[in-house]
Amino acid sequence: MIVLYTFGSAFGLPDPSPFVIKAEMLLKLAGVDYAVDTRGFGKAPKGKLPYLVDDGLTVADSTFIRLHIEKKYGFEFDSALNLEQKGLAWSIEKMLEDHLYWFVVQDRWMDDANFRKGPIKFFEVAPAVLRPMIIPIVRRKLRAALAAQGLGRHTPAERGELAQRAVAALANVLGEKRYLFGDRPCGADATFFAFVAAGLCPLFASATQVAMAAQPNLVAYRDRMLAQFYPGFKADS
Ligand SMILES: N[C@@H](CCC(=O)N[C@@H](CS)C(=O)NCC(=O)O)C(=O)O
Repeated sequence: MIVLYTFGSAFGLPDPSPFVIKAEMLLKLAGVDYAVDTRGFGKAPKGKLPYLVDDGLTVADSTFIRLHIEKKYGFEFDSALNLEQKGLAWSIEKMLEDHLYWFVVQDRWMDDANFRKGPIKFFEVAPAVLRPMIIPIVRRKLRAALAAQGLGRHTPAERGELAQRAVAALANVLGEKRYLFGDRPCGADATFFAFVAAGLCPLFASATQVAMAAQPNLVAYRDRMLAQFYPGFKADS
């Protein structure tokens, strides 16, 4: 039995981490049985979630989880796609992970009001006296990561412009299709759903959220995917 290590549902999302949602979606799409465990962060081999343990083998990182499912279970996520679509699917996925993800980090962690509504809760496990020291250290590290990545160097107006373009690109690629490439989900749908759900999260005020909420096809896609793959999930759980 596979054990997938997650943060657990938060912020009205199946998981606060889009990478965890992606990994869980991949397991769901492949129809592989799994259990979740929310107590594995301390032992995460790469210091991040998700990772899974499958019959004694540890696989860290959502993309290596995908490769593991493909190799061990012989499930081909993109079997319905032609070569051009496979290339596009991979490119869209990496745009989400390496570009849009940083808007999620910026919006949740750098905006004080958003931080107090969301990420501050992660620190409730730390002793109250230590929190005033730990919290600024973690936020400073993320600020440095945002500067290294580049997004953190832009003005809010510039970031808003980039968010608009990124979200418009996603909405245009999806169009009126049920899934990214037609009537069957592919591997990139796991990532697409994860990041659209994260971006739409109404708890966090941001240009990304406003841009996504203005795209009816993205909202409908999020709702469809949630109903199909997380039936019974309540936004406040
Ligand atoms: N490339 C990794 C990214 C995973 C990732 O960034 N996870 C974040 C949550 S969204 C994390 O665990 N961060 C904790 C930390 O850096 O301390 C993947 O695809 O799984």
